[in-house]
Amino acid sequence: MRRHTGANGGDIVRSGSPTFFGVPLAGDLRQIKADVAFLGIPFDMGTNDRPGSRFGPRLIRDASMRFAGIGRDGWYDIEENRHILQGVRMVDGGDVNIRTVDFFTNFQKITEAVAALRATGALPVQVGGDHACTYPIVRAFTGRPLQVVQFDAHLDYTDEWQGQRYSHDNQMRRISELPGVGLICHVGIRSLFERVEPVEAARGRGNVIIPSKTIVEQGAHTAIERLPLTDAPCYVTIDIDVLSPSIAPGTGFPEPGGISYYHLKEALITLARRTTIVGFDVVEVAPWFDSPAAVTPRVAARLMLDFLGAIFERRE
Ligand SMILES: [Mn+2]
Repeated sequence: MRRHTGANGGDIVRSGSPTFFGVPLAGDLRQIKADVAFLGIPFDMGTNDRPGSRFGPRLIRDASMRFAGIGRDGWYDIEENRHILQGVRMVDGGDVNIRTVDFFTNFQKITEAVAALRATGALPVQVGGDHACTYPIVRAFTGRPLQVVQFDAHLDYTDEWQGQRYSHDNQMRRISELPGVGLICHVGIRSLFERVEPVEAARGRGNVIIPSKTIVEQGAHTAIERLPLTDAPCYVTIDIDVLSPSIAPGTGFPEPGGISYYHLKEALITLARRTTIVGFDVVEVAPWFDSPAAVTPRVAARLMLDFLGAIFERRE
């Protein structure tokens, strides 16, 4: 499979048009023949406070080019002492064609794009965009049993506030109402709550909440091992603000505290070994709030590879 960067492929100095990890760009989503398909969702109309995550896909693509050049031979992770993603075929499905105003039309486009990717048999990996995207994404998975694990500083479980039901503070509640959605785990939560109704509603439904501090004190492996996961396929949503803002400042809602890159990597690897991951997303990377070092998209890109490596290790 040729790399999208063509003549630039393998060059030492980054050049050419970025795709996720330099993989080929797909034309028609329905024609994709790959193990993994990336989908950019430049949508941040669901943001309550500081927008900008619509630029996430573009900047994560750019940052991910640091990992391009080895292609289908995969990578060697010296910290885990194993090769990852050898022979795994990956394509970039481009971006969902988001419109400026039409909120629910955009939701429909997102659901249709993810459903198209699923129909090809590829593992869909969505790159947001704000966290409101995850509701139309998960809609493409429902009808059959599904469990959902959310990594986030915030619960995002508000039912309704001032008439709003589909913002990036509501999507986990909306997902809980979808047919087939069973267990929901919220991991890394630490924001202060002005209202306790979302917490009570989540606990009342049987959702599991793991605060950030539990992971810091007990370790990510222990925390994930204790989740009461079922045999159902698992969808994972990663809000980058689950990480400490010291390592991922490029996000609209940074919260004090948070877990480290190593915590999240270990949590994702443990999760991939315990469950069948059918898709995941990385959301809320808002590059213009990043530090001048521009580390947040690079951290997001690396975590995508770490998680994919663990998912395909289990499948082999
Ligand atoms: Mn969130």
